[in-house]
Amino acid sequence: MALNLKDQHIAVFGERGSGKTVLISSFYGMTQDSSYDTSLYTVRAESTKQGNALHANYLQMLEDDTPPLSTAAADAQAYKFVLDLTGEAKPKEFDGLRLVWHDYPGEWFTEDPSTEDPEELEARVRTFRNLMQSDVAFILVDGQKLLDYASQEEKYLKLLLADFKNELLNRKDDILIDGKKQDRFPRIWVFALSKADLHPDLDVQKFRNLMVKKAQGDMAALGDALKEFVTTDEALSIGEDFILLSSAKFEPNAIKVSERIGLDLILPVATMLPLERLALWAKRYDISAKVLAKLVDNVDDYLPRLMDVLKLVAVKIPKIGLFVAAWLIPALEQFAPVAKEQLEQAYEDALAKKDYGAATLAKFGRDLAEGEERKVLRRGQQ
Ligand SMILES: Nc1nc2c(ncn2[C@@H]2O[C@H](COP(=O)(O)OP(=O)(O)OP(=O)(O)O)[C@@H](O)[C@H]2O)c(=O)[nH]1
Ligand SMILES: [Mg+2]
Repeated sequence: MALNLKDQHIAVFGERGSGKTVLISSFYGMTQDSSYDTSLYTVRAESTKQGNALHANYLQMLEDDTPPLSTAAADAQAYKFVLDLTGEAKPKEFDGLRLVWHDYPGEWFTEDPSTEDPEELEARVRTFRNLMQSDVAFILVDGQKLLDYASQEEKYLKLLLADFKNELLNRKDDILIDGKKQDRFPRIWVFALSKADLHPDLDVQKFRNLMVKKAQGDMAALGDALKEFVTTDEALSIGEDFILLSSAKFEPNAIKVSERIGLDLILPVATMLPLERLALWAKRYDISAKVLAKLVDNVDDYLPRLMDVLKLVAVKIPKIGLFVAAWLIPALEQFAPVAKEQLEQAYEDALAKKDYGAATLAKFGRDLAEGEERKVLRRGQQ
């Protein structure tokens, strides 16, 4: 029988050399390491060939202190990682999660095509469209560039954000199918400081302050551009969420892949943050349940299971998820905000019931709270 997998796309936007390939390689390598906690799920690459290629990148960093090469157009790929939940799946439950993560040459988003090759041009469009299927997008702010532009960071940030905005607007016709604004589009745009190991004194709060102080106008302009792509444009968060990422500690002649920052938060951010944010939008704005249900992926599946294990049972959620409109808004109203202790308890309860899907979601929620305590993650208003 085919596995019932829930897809979650990850969009990482970053210029050439900003750390995309090292990030995906380090993420996958981390999950394959014997030290990785596999009590709830294991991670595998759907394609062995892709998995081996990423693992090879990782091992070359680990054993030979050699980073991967800059990504060539021919190597642009959608990597599919499957999270296989521990234990036997019960009927109707999902068996796991599939994470679709695109890697591509950074120059695709900063430079006009220098090629006439129709295949490459098509691959660019396809990649861009696929990236826009994600709920959450990460915009990489290159930590090395911040150092290069020390004390005039605004110059780099302006270039980065203005280029990105212009590129998006230039591709509007490619992205908008039939010219129509989209329901499904990344609604949460997280600014991620890559190579955070180069900034040992910068916690996420300071990173956010830097962005606000030096690039507030450019972030707002990008936000305005994004509004041109989406329906219900009040349901859009940009410049609210920040994260620190470091795929390894790069020292002269040594790459320490076990010294990572923030990689453990990527899955929790991709799956739980959209649910939390949806709850906030439901409270704050007058958006119909039918529309809300379209804004993020898998809400009709994840939310009932979390509600159940969080014991938020005042809302009767029918077992068959057809009539989302009947329960979604009351459910979302109860759902947020959920305290860390409540998520911890839900995690323990789900584990006791051997409901590994709910346990994973509850743990992801707890991980986000912990990431904030460690000042690696800063979430928008809860
Ligand atoms: N200090 C530090 N350096 C990093 C980190 N990640 C990447 N780098 C450095 O940045 C270089 C480029 O990283 P890549 O992952 O290849 O960059 P990319 O975004 O894939 O670049 P393109 O494929 O050209 O678009 C690496 O060779 C490393 O030298 C990190 O976490 N910390
Ligand atoms: Mg690359």
